[in-house]
Amino acid sequence: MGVYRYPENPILTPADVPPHRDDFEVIGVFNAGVAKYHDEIILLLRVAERPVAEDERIVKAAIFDVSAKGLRIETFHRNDQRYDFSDPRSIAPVERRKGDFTYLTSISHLRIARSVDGRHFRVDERPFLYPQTELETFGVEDARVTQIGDTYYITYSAVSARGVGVVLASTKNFHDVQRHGMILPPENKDVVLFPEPIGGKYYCLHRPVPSGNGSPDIWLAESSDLNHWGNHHHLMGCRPEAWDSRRLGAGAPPLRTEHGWLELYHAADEDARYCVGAVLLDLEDPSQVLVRSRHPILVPEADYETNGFFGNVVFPCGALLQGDTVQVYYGVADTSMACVEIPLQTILDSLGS
Ligand code: MAN
Repeated sequence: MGVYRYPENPILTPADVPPHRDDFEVIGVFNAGVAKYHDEIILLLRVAERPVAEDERIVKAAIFDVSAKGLRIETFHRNDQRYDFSDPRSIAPVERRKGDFTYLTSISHLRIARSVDGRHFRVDERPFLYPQTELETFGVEDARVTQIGDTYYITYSAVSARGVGVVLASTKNFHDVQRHGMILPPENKDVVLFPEPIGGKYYCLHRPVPSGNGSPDIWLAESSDLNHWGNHHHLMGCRPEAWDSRRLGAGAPPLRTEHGWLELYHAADEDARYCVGAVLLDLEDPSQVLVRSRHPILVPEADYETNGFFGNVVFPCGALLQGDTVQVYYGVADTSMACVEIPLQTILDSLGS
């Protein structure tokens, strides 16, 4: 398939981003939302940091303490039998009692990077969105950016001991930002807004995680003000024994094409291998799936995609339609950022086949 990986890939790595404080290290710069702002391409990066641990037998978890308005550091010993350290992303209690929760091994904030050519980025020194509320104590992650009129709406995962929910924020200049509160409560993430109202209503894709029946699938919802969402509709589900068998989530905000809304989504299989797929939704009625790719359009292949903090992950949070070409920015291996260009026609041809 005509996938052009930038020779500059990975275009941003942890070494390119200074930690926000001296006793921390950056371990991931990934899953960035994307926007075009004036003549620049902006990436709203997820920057994952952790306290520097001098001893390999120790794992430290940083938590935002709302009353102290700062970080609290919890220390764990790897030989502590009460915790499971097998997933590098988390510290999970082996026997979960009421009130217990899973800690994260890193805490994320959102940082801006800017570029004129889309390949070389300047990264801001300071965070753009930093954990602030009781619902963000474990970090803020995986932003998507949608321009509607002159406002850029940002949806991101707010992570805390209460679970993962989705917060809406907005900016007009990538300098000042307003939070509008949690629009979808836990367990939900991967919210992308459509870039224009359809039939007078705003639409979003979202990804609830049912705890009984059901699976982590993509849903559609509508709103008259972007804050209150209703008329939820199950849009598309996991497919048994396929590359998207385990979980799905919207990736980039939908791109308008003459054939329909093109949504690039991520999905994982039983081995937690994350690939990118495509689906076309009806322009007037996005609850109608016109055609969905049977095969992924992007799979982890390059070394920087297969190896890293959590390998075998390609995870898009934003794409730009530049003429006939789709420029997809995506996180790789929960470590770095990469970009591919794919001709729109190539993606359309791959659908349904
Ligand atoms: C989840 C999220 C993402 C992450 C993938 C792979 O979907 O936490 O941020 O990239 O898992 O670890």
